[in-house]
Amino acid sequence: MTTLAQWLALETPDTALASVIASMASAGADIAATLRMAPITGDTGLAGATNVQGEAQKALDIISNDIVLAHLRDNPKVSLLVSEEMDDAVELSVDAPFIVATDPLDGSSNLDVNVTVGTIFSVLPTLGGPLQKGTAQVAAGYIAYGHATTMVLRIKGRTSGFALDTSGEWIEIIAEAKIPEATGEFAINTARERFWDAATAGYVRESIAGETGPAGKRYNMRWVGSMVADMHRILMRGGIFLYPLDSETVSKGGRLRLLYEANPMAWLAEGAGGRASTGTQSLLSVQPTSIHQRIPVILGSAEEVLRVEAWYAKS
Ligand code: AHM
Ligand code: MG
Repeated sequence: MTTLAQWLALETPDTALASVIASMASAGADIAATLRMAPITGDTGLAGATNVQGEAQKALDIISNDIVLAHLRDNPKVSLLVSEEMDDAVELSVDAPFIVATDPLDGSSNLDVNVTVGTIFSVLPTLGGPLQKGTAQVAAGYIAYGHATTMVLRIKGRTSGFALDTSGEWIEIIAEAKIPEATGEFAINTARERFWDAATAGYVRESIAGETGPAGKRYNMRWVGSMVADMHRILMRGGIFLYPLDSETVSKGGRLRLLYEANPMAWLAEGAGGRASTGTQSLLSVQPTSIHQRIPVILGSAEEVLRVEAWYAKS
């Protein structure tokens, strides 16, 4: 049995980086405990506030942000925190080596109905500032709060998985995640079909045509509405996740955020042998221009992402 501390010691000689991951893991354990009690404490409803994107915040969005902030304030190795829930980046320890970008509670529209939500995070070197390409990430991870609390991490090559035991210890459950190359599952919000571009519409049409269609096989659709849950399924058994640019999101640049949703997920997917794209370029090669920037996201099994990219190339 490998604990998180043992995995970190194997994965990196950088104890400062290991401490940042350990802080995020502790924050995740605290958020998990808070979520377990939320139906009783009544925190699952609206907080009556709006975040920087003008979206309604749940009480738990703010509580989770506060938990992450408190854990990172206690860690002298973090210089800056960028969070979906805070308009501006927060300066923490001066001259510390790492920046953390996080969505502290992703998929929070699922809170009322006890469906999996998650924390997503990305770690960047302080030297380059917060607006670095995804390829500059030195670590990334997500924590999925489902019937089990699981965490997926990458520091170097491999993407590994952990589960939180009842004593509060993270135990390695997947030494090296591998996204199967071929898949028969796609995840997209099909209620947005009328907004889709030709490439997205073409890819989905081809997929749902089944065995006798151009893809030559049968597909199934899954959409949790919680990126962490959709992503975890894809890491475990393959599939593709699409939140493309469409005619409604085009003015904003997309739906999902580059720094703390798309980049960490893309880096984890690629560490597990998958592929991540905007449709027209590698997601990890996008140069960010602002901390809350949005981006189209297409990621998962390499074969499927390539099919979507081929549609973009011809349309
Ligand atoms: P959030 O950060 O406000 O929770 O939004 C992100 C979520 C993702 O988890 C999920 O994939 C997507 O939004 C769902 O979007 P939709 O409501 O269009 O289905
Ligand atoms: Mg989010």
